[in-house]
Amino acid sequence: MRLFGSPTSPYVRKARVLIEEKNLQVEFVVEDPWTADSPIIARNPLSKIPVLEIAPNDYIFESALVVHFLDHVDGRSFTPRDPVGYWEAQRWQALGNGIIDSVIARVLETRRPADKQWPDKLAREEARVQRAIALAEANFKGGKFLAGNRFSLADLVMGVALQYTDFRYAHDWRGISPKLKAWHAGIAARPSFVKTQPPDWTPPV
Ligand SMILES: N[C@@H](CCC(=O)N[C@@H](CS)C(=O)NCC(=O)O)C(=O)O
Repeated sequence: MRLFGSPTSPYVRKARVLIEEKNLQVEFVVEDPWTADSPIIARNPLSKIPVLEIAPNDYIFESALVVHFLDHVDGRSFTPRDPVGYWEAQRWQALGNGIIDSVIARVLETRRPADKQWPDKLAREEARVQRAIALAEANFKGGKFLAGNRFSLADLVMGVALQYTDFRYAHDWRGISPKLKAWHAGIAARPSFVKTQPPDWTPPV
C-alpha cells in the first residue's frame, strides 16, 4: 500500500500514526494537493489528502475512511469491542476530528491576504476549539487512555488533534486542562507520535 499526503497534515497524520502503531508496510509518498496540476487529483477528484492506494491504481480517500480501512486491514483493530467503549471511542473521534477541522479552518483564514481576513471567522473557529477542549476535560475521567484500558482510535485522533492545535493554534489549553495535559503527555511520547511529528517542530509538554 501507499499513503499520499503531506508531513504536516493532521488528517494524514492520523493514518501515519496508525500505520506506525501497527507496523504496517505502507509507503508514505509526499504529494501536495494544493497545486492546480496536483498528482493527487488523479487519485482523488476532491484533491484532498490523505489518499491510500489499497491495490494498484485503486484509491480511497477521506481520513475517517482511510483510518477505518487501516484499522481493519490486519485483524488487530484499535477500536474497543465492547459497546460502551465502542461508542465512547466514536464520540472522542468526532470531537477530535472537529477540533482538526476548526484549527485547519482557522489557519487557512490566517493565510488569506490581511485585508481579506475575517476576524469573526477566526474568533468562531477558536471558540469551537476552546469549547471542544473544555468538553474533553470535563468528560475525561483521567488516566492513560480516553476509552477503555488500552490505546484506541480515541487516543489517536484526540492526540493528533491536540498536537495539531499546539502546532497551528498554540495556546495554553494545558493550563486549564490538567487531566488532558497528563494524558496527552503519555500519548505524545509514543514512538508513533514522535516519528510522525511535523518536521523541524518541537512540541510543548
Ligand atoms: N475531510 C477530509 C479533509 C482532508 C483535507 O482537507 N486535507 C487537506 C490537507 S490538511 C487538503 O488536502 N486540502 C487541500 C484542499 O483543500 O484543496 C478528510 O478528513 O480527509
